[in-house]
Parts: sequence; C-alpha cells; structure tokens
Amino acid sequence: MPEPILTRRALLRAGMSGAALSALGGCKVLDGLSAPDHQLRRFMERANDLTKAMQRGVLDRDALAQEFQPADIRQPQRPNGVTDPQDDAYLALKSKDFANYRLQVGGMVHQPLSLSLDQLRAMPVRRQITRHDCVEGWSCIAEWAGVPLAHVLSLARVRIGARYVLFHCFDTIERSLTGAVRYYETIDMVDANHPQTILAWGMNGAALPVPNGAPLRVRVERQLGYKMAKYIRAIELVDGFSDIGRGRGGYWEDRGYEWYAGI
Ligand SMILES: Nc1nc2c(c(=O)[nH]1)N[C@H]1C(S)=C(S)[C@@H](COP(=O)(O)O)O[C@H]1N2
Ligand SMILES: [Mo]
Repeated sequence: MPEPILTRRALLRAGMSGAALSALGGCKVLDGLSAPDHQLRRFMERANDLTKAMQRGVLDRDALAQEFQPADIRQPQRPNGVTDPQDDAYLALKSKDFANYRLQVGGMVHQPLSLSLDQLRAMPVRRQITRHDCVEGWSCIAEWAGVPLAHVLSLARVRIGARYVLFHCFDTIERSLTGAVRYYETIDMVDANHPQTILAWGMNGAALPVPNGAPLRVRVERQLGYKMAKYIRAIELVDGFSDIGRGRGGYWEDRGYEWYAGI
C-alpha cells in the first residue's frame, strides 16, 4: 500500500475527529488525494485554515499579562467601588475575621464545593505582580496571591455545556426601588482557565484587605478592574447570563460597559 499522503496527525490537526478517522477505514479513501482539486483534500485544507485561525484567536486570549518585579509595586491599591460592605451576612463574617467564610461553588458542576479560607490557602498558590487598570483611567501595581481558578474548577468538575463563571458578591452597590442590587460579574471559560486568573486571598504579602475585597476576590489580569469581582460569596457555572441582573453579564455591563474589557 502506498504511503498515505496525509498522516493521521495531519488529519487530526485539520480538525477531523477520531470517529471520523475510523470511519475512513484505513487509508483507502485517501488514495488520489494528491490531486489538488480533490474534493476531500480541498475540504480538509479549508478545515486546516479554520483551525489555525481559531487557534490564533485562542492563543491570543491565552497570552500572559505583563508581570512586574517587587521594585515596580505602585501602591496604595486604590480601593474603588464598594470598599466597606454593610450587608448583614458580610458584617457577620468580618466580625469573626472570616473564620466562618465558605466559598460556594455550584451550578453546572458535578461536584458542588463549600471551601473555607484555610482550604483555599492550602491549595496551589500563584503569586503575581500585575497592574490593575480601572476604566476610570488610573492604575496600580500590586502583588496578588491566590489559587488558580482553574484548580478550583477542576475539583468541582465543570459540566459540559457550562460557558461562564458567574461571581456572586456580598456587597450591595446600589439600592433601587426594587431593593438591594448586589455586585456580580461573569467571565468565560477561556479567562476562567487562564493561568493568571486566580481567586486571590492575599495582597502584597498580607491577607487581602477589606477595601480590596476580603476575604476573596478574583484577578482577571487581561481585563479591566470592573471584571475583578471583590467580596466573592459564590461561584456559579452557567450556560448564559441573560436572566441575571439586566442580562448583560455584570453590574457595570448592565450600565453600559463592555462585557469583554480586554486591555
Ligand atoms: N464586589 C465588587 N467588586 C468590584 C467592585 C465593586 O464595587 N464591588 N468594583 C470594581 C472596580 S470598578 C474596580 S476598578 C476594582 C477595584 O479594586 P480595588 O478596590 O482592589 O482597587 O474592583 C472591581 N470589583
Ligand atoms: Mo474600575
């Protein structure tokens, strides 16, 4: 039998699934593929271009935000938005130094979790010195310490079909006629699994201060500050967010800001 013109790996690269490959039944179907106008060959070349384009898009999203040296730290970390939540549940936890805090992880997961701060701190730690850019036009540089969100998600085992991580926060940012409006945010699975996306419990070598989101806030270093929910109460895996708040995926998004706030 002649050498197959396209190897199995090349086919896989071109986006054909294992099942599709077995369906080809050996290499017979591939005979004659060297003809440039062969239908299947043209199809696979197009698939290959598409895969490359998609990979490029994903790779861009995977790129790391710049990290700095300790000497670059530029503080104070200007507290912004809510800086001292007055919500009952939060005040109760704060009065005991967050000893009774539990991060709830639920929604589209196989294994819902309830994690104490000690448990979160015992998980793999990532420390990163990064710049925080607020949409209002200021920035600070701080060192953040926390557990990669990807690690927590792997423990919870995200269900197929989940598309976003929804952060529920303790703090009321606004009181409307219909009641308290609590801060919330969403990110997609690309950002959720980005290596610099951490659930931060520490800042500049100390516990995360209350003004900056104690006991737990998320860092999403490729995006603007408003994406980085502070005072996280729960994480929910969802397949959409049209039924949450005003349906735009976050408190500030509901008021006109972009859902994807890349920097
Ligand atoms: N829960 C909650 N998270 C929040 C906010 C908020 O008001 N409440 N403000 C956002 C905005 S606009 C910014 S710039 C950052 C501010 O983080 P910092 O206070 O640590 O500087 O938090 C973001 N996350
Ligand atoms: Mo901000």
